[in-house]
Amino acid sequence: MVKNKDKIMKRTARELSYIATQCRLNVMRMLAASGHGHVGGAMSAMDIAVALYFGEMNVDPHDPKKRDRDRFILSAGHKCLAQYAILAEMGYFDKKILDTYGSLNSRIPGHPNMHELPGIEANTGALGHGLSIANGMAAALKLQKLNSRVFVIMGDGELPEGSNWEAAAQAAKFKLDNLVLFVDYNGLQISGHVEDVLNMQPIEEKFKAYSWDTHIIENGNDMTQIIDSLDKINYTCEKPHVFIAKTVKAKDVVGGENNVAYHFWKPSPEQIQQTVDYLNQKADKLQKAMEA
Ligand SMILES: Cc1ncc(C[n+]2csc(CCOP(=O)(O)OP(=O)(O)O)c2C)c(N)n1
Repeated sequence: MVKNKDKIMKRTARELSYIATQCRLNVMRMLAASGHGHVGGAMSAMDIAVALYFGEMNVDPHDPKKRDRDRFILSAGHKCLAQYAILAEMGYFDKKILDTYGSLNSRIPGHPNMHELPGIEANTGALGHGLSIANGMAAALKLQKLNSRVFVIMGDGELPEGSNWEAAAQAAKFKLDNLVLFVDYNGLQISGHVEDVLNMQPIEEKFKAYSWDTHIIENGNDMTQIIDSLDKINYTCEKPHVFIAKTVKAKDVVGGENNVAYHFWKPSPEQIQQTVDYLNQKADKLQKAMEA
Protein backbone atom coordinates (compact mmCIF):
# COMPACT_ATOMS: atom_id res chain seq x y z
CA MET A 1 0.00 0.00 0.00
CA VAL A 2 1.32 3.51 -0.84
CA LYS A 3 2.19 5.35 2.36
CA ASN A 4 0.47 8.70 2.88
CA LYS A 5 3.94 10.18 3.28
CA ASP A 6 4.75 9.32 -0.33
CA LYS A 7 1.60 10.86 -1.81
CA ILE A 8 2.64 14.44 -1.14
CA MET A 9 4.15 16.88 -3.62
CA LYS A 10 7.35 17.96 -1.88
CA ARG A 11 8.01 21.70 -1.76
CA THR A 12 11.34 23.35 -0.97
CA ALA A 13 11.98 25.18 2.29
CA ARG A 14 11.99 28.48 0.41
CA GLU A 15 8.65 27.76 -1.25
CA LEU A 16 7.15 26.87 2.12
CA SER A 17 8.57 30.06 3.69
CA TYR A 18 6.97 32.07 0.90
CA ILE A 19 3.62 30.37 1.56
CA ALA A 20 4.00 30.99 5.31
CA THR A 21 4.55 34.68 4.57
CA GLN A 22 1.38 34.80 2.47
CA CYS A 23 -0.47 33.06 5.31
CA ARG A 24 0.85 35.61 7.81
CA LEU A 25 -0.57 38.29 5.49
CA ASN A 26 -3.91 36.46 5.69
CA VAL A 27 -3.68 36.71 9.49
CA MET A 28 -3.15 40.46 9.21
CA ARG A 29 -6.20 40.66 6.93
CA MET A 30 -8.33 39.02 9.64
CA LEU A 31 -6.90 41.33 12.30
CA ALA A 32 -7.68 44.33 10.10
CA ALA A 33 -11.29 43.12 9.82
CA SER A 34 -11.83 42.50 13.52
CA GLY A 35 -9.39 44.84 15.24
CA HIS A 36 -8.21 42.08 17.58
CA GLY A 37 -7.07 38.46 17.79
CA HIS A 38 -4.75 35.84 19.29
CA VAL A 39 -1.86 36.78 17.05
CA GLY A 40 1.15 35.68 19.16
CA GLY A 41 0.57 31.92 19.17
CA ALA A 42 -0.79 31.88 15.61
CA MET A 43 2.40 33.46 14.27
CA SER A 44 4.74 31.23 16.31
CA ALA A 45 3.05 28.03 15.09
CA MET A 46 2.59 29.20 11.50
CA ASP A 47 5.73 27.69 9.98
CA ILE A 48 5.08 24.25 11.47
CA ALA A 49 1.43 24.34 10.36
CA VAL A 50 2.37 25.45 6.83
CA ALA A 51 5.01 22.71 6.57
CA LEU A 52 2.37 20.16 7.58
CA TYR A 53 -0.44 21.37 5.32
CA PHE A 54 1.61 22.29 2.25
CA GLY A 55 4.52 19.88 2.55
CA GLU A 56 3.53 16.80 4.49
CA MET A 57 -0.14 15.96 4.92
CA ASN A 58 -2.28 14.03 2.49
CA VAL A 59 -5.29 16.37 2.45
CA ASP A 60 -7.47 17.72 -0.36
CA PRO A 61 -9.43 21.00 -0.10
CA HIS A 62 -11.78 19.65 -2.80
CA ASP A 63 -12.46 16.48 -0.83
CA PRO A 64 -12.01 17.53 2.80
CA LYS A 65 -13.57 14.36 4.24
CA LYS A 66 -11.78 11.78 2.11
CA ARG A 67 -11.34 8.65 4.16
CA ASP A 68 -7.58 8.21 3.90
CA ARG A 69 -6.71 11.84 4.67
CA ASP A 70 -4.19 12.77 7.34
CA ARG A 71 -5.81 14.56 10.27
CA PHE A 72 -4.75 17.85 11.87
CA ILE A 73 -5.85 18.79 15.36
CA LEU A 74 -5.15 22.29 16.64
CA SER A 75 -5.18 21.51 20.34
CA ALA A 76 -4.43 25.15 21.18
CA GLY A 77 -7.59 26.35 19.45
CA HIS A 78 -6.85 30.01 20.11
CA LYS A 79 -4.09 29.76 17.47
CA CYS A 80 -6.83 29.33 14.83
CA LEU A 81 -5.87 32.48 12.93
CA ALA A 82 -3.00 30.35 11.59
CA GLN A 83 -5.32 27.51 10.58
CA TYR A 84 -7.88 29.82 8.93
CA ALA A 85 -5.06 31.58 7.05
CA ILE A 86 -3.77 28.24 5.75
CA LEU A 87 -7.16 26.73 4.88
CA ALA A 88 -8.04 29.88 2.92
CA GLU A 89 -4.67 29.83 1.14
CA MET A 90 -5.26 26.18 0.18
CA GLY A 91 -8.75 26.89 -1.16
CA TYR A 92 -10.88 25.21 1.51
CA PHE A 93 -13.02 28.36 1.54
CA ASP A 94 -13.26 31.73 -0.19
CA LYS A 95 -10.70 34.24 1.10
CA LYS A 96 -13.53 36.80 1.42
CA ILE A 97 -14.57 34.89 4.55
CA LEU A 98 -11.36 36.12 6.19
CA ASP A 99 -12.96 39.58 6.27
CA THR A 100 -15.75 38.28 8.53
CA TYR A 101 -13.36 37.45 11.40
CA GLY A 102 -14.69 39.00 14.60
CA SER A 103 -18.24 39.52 13.34
CA LEU A 104 -21.33 37.79 14.72
CA ASN A 105 -22.09 34.39 13.09
CA SER A 106 -18.79 34.35 11.24
CA ARG A 107 -17.76 30.89 10.00
CA ILE A 108 -14.29 31.63 11.40
CA PRO A 109 -14.97 32.41 15.06
CA GLY A 110 -12.39 33.03 17.83
CA HIS A 111 -11.99 29.27 18.29
CA PRO A 112 -12.46 26.74 15.47
CA ASN A 113 -15.83 25.13 14.79
CA MET A 114 -15.83 21.88 12.78
CA HIS A 115 -19.54 22.30 12.02
CA GLU A 116 -18.96 25.61 10.23
CA LEU A 117 -15.82 25.16 8.20
CA PRO A 118 -14.41 22.35 6.02
CA GLY A 119 -10.94 21.23 7.10
CA ILE A 120 -11.53 21.63 10.85
CA GLU A 121 -11.43 18.16 12.43
CA ALA A 122 -12.42 19.07 16.01
CA ASN A 123 -13.73 21.96 18.07
CA THR A 124 -10.91 23.14 20.32
CA GLY A 125 -10.19 26.13 22.54
CA ALA A 126 -10.52 24.63 25.99
CA LEU A 127 -6.86 23.72 26.35
CA GLY A 128 -5.71 20.16 27.01
CA HIS A 129 -8.15 18.13 24.92
CA GLY A 130 -6.58 17.92 21.47
CA LEU A 131 -4.23 15.07 22.27
CA SER A 132 -7.01 12.85 23.62
CA ILE A 133 -9.09 13.53 20.51
CA ALA A 134 -6.07 12.74 18.35
CA ASN A 135 -5.47 9.48 20.24
CA GLY A 136 -8.96 8.31 19.42
CA MET A 137 -8.53 9.21 15.77
CA ALA A 138 -5.10 7.58 15.51
CA ALA A 139 -6.36 4.36 17.13
CA ALA A 140 -9.44 4.29 14.88
CA LEU A 141 -7.31 4.79 11.75
CA LYS A 142 -5.12 1.86 12.75
CA LEU A 143 -8.18 -0.33 13.38
CA GLN A 144 -9.40 0.58 9.89
CA LYS A 145 -5.95 -0.37 8.52
CA LEU A 146 -5.51 3.10 7.00
CA ASN A 147 -2.05 4.63 6.67
CA SER A 148 -3.33 8.07 7.69
CA ARG A 149 -1.47 10.01 10.33
CA VAL A 150 -2.71 12.44 12.97
CA PHE A 151 -0.77 15.66 13.56
CA VAL A 152 -1.36 17.84 16.63
CA ILE A 153 -0.14 21.31 17.53
CA MET A 154 -0.19 22.12 21.22
CA GLY A 155 0.99 25.27 22.98
CA ASP A 156 3.70 25.12 25.65
CA GLY A 157 1.28 26.90 28.01
CA GLU A 158 -1.07 23.96 27.51
CA LEU A 159 1.29 21.38 29.01
CA PRO A 160 0.18 21.96 32.64
CA GLU A 161 -3.29 20.59 31.76
CA GLY A 162 -3.28 17.15 33.46
CA SER A 163 -5.42 15.61 30.71
CA ASN A 164 -2.42 15.83 28.35
CA TRP A 165 -0.46 13.43 30.51
CA GLU A 166 -3.31 10.92 30.65
CA ALA A 167 -3.39 11.13 26.87
CA ALA A 168 0.40 10.75 26.66
CA ALA A 169 0.26 7.52 28.66
CA GLN A 170 -2.60 6.18 26.56
CA ALA A 171 -0.91 7.00 23.23
CA ALA A 172 2.13 5.01 24.31
CA LYS A 173 0.04 2.08 25.58
CA PHE A 174 -1.70 1.79 22.20
CA LYS A 175 1.62 2.21 20.30
CA LEU A 176 0.25 5.09 18.24
CA ASP A 177 3.19 5.59 15.89
CA ASN A 178 0.80 7.31 13.45
CA LEU A 179 0.46 10.21 15.94
CA VAL A 180 2.77 13.24 15.75
CA LEU A 181 2.64 15.99 18.34
CA PHE A 182 4.30 19.38 17.96
CA VAL A 183 4.71 21.46 21.11
CA ASP A 184 4.96 25.07 19.96
CA TYR A 185 7.54 26.11 22.55
CA ASN A 186 7.50 29.90 22.26
CA GLY A 187 8.27 30.24 25.97
CA LEU A 188 5.28 32.48 26.71
CA GLN A 189 1.63 31.91 27.47
CA ILE A 190 -1.27 34.23 28.30
CA SER A 191 0.16 35.88 31.42
CA GLY A 192 3.91 35.48 31.25
CA HIS A 193 6.78 33.07 30.81
CA VAL A 194 5.66 29.43 30.82
CA GLU A 195 8.35 28.44 33.30
CA ASP A 196 7.17 31.14 35.74
CA VAL A 197 3.45 30.36 35.40
CA LEU A 198 3.96 26.61 36.00
CA ASN A 199 7.30 25.06 35.18
CA MET A 200 6.79 21.80 33.24
CA GLN A 201 10.47 21.26 32.42
CA PRO A 202 12.08 18.89 31.67
CA ILE A 203 9.53 18.29 28.94
CA GLU A 204 11.48 15.98 26.65
CA GLU A 205 12.39 13.74 29.58
CA LYS A 206 8.74 13.62 30.66
CA PHE A 207 7.64 12.38 27.22
CA LYS A 208 10.56 9.91 27.19
CA ALA A 209 9.37 8.59 30.54
CA TYR A 210 5.98 7.99 28.91
CA SER A 211 7.79 5.96 26.18
CA TRP A 212 7.41 8.50 23.39
CA ASP A 213 9.80 8.99 20.47
CA THR A 214 11.11 12.49 21.34
CA HIS A 215 12.85 15.22 19.33
CA ILE A 216 13.82 18.86 19.74
CA ILE A 217 13.62 21.40 16.91
CA GLU A 218 16.04 24.19 17.77
CA ASN A 219 14.33 26.70 15.46
CA GLY A 220 10.68 25.88 14.83
CA ASN A 221 10.35 28.87 12.51
CA ASP A 222 13.03 27.53 10.16
CA MET A 223 11.48 25.53 7.33
CA THR A 224 14.60 23.47 6.65
CA GLN A 225 14.70 22.29 10.25
CA ILE A 226 10.97 21.49 10.21
CA ILE A 227 11.15 19.53 6.94
CA ASP A 228 14.23 17.60 8.12
CA SER A 229 12.41 16.73 11.35
CA LEU A 230 9.35 15.45 9.50
CA ASP A 231 11.53 13.38 7.19
CA LYS A 232 13.15 11.48 10.04
CA ILE A 233 9.92 10.17 11.59
CA ASN A 234 9.82 6.38 11.77
CA TYR A 235 6.15 5.45 11.40
CA THR A 236 6.72 1.82 12.36
CA CYS A 237 8.56 2.33 15.67
CA GLU A 238 5.44 1.57 17.76
CA LYS A 239 5.80 4.84 19.69
CA PRO A 240 3.98 8.18 19.34
CA HIS A 241 6.25 11.04 18.26
CA VAL A 242 6.74 14.45 19.87
CA PHE A 243 8.69 17.42 18.54
CA ILE A 244 9.38 20.19 21.02
CA ALA A 245 9.86 23.10 18.66
CA LYS A 246 11.45 26.31 19.94
CA THR A 247 9.63 29.18 18.28
CA VAL A 248 9.18 32.95 18.54
CA LYS A 249 5.86 34.27 19.80
CA ALA A 250 4.35 36.81 17.36
CA LYS A 251 6.99 35.84 14.77
CA ASP A 252 7.21 38.51 12.02
CA VAL A 253 4.90 40.98 13.79
CA VAL A 254 6.82 44.27 13.78
CA GLY A 255 7.66 45.14 17.40
CA GLY A 256 5.80 42.10 18.75
CA GLU A 257 8.26 39.23 18.74
CA ASN A 258 8.73 37.47 22.09
CA ASN A 259 6.41 40.00 23.73
CA VAL A 260 3.62 38.56 25.91
CA ALA A 261 1.50 41.67 25.28
CA TYR A 262 0.99 40.27 21.76
CA HIS A 263 -0.77 37.11 23.01
CA PHE A 264 -4.09 38.81 22.23
CA TRP A 265 -3.47 41.97 20.28
CA LYS A 266 -5.60 44.99 19.43
CA PRO A 267 -3.51 46.66 16.74
CA SER A 268 -3.98 50.17 15.37
CA PRO A 269 -4.36 50.47 11.57
CA GLU A 270 -0.80 51.88 11.50
CA GLN A 271 0.58 48.84 13.34
CA ILE A 272 -1.20 46.53 10.90
CA GLN A 273 0.24 48.44 7.95
CA GLN A 274 3.79 48.24 9.38
CA THR A 275 3.63 44.45 9.59
CA VAL A 276 1.89 44.12 6.20
CA ASP A 277 4.70 46.19 4.63
CA TYR A 278 7.33 44.04 6.34
CA LEU A 279 5.67 40.81 5.18
CA ASN A 280 5.27 42.06 1.61
CA GLN A 281 8.97 42.91 1.48
CA LYS A 282 9.83 39.47 2.86
CA ALA A 283 7.60 37.80 0.26
CA ASP A 284 9.22 39.81 -2.56
CA LYS A 285 12.70 38.75 -1.41
CA LEU A 286 11.68 35.10 -1.20
CA GLN A 287 10.07 35.25 -4.63
CA LYS A 288 13.20 36.77 -6.22
CA ALA A 289 15.32 34.08 -4.54
CA MET A 290 13.01 31.37 -5.92
CA GLU A 291 13.24 32.81 -9.46
CA ALA A 292 17.06 33.18 -9.32
C1 LIG B 1 -8.76 24.95 29.90
C2 LIG B 1 -8.36 26.34 29.57
N1 LIG B 1 -7.82 27.13 30.54
C3 LIG B 1 -7.47 28.40 30.26
C4 LIG B 1 -7.65 28.91 29.00
C5 LIG B 1 -7.30 30.36 28.72
N2 LIG B 1 -6.15 30.49 27.85
C6 LIG B 1 -6.28 30.81 26.54
S1 LIG B 1 -4.82 30.88 25.73
C7 LIG B 1 -3.98 30.52 27.15
C8 LIG B 1 -2.47 30.40 27.14
C9 LIG B 1 -2.04 29.27 26.32
O1 LIG B 1 -0.65 29.29 26.17
P1 LIG B 1 0.02 28.62 24.95
O2 LIG B 1 -0.67 27.33 24.70
O3 LIG B 1 1.48 28.58 25.19
O4 LIG B 1 -0.37 29.55 23.76
P2 LIG B 1 0.52 30.61 22.94
O5 LIG B 1 1.40 31.32 23.88
O6 LIG B 1 1.34 29.80 21.99
O7 LIG B 1 -0.49 31.46 22.27
C10 LIG B 1 -4.83 30.33 28.21
C11 LIG B 1 -4.38 29.98 29.59
C12 LIG B 1 -8.21 28.07 28.03
N3 LIG B 1 -8.41 28.47 26.76
N4 LIG B 1 -8.55 26.79 28.32
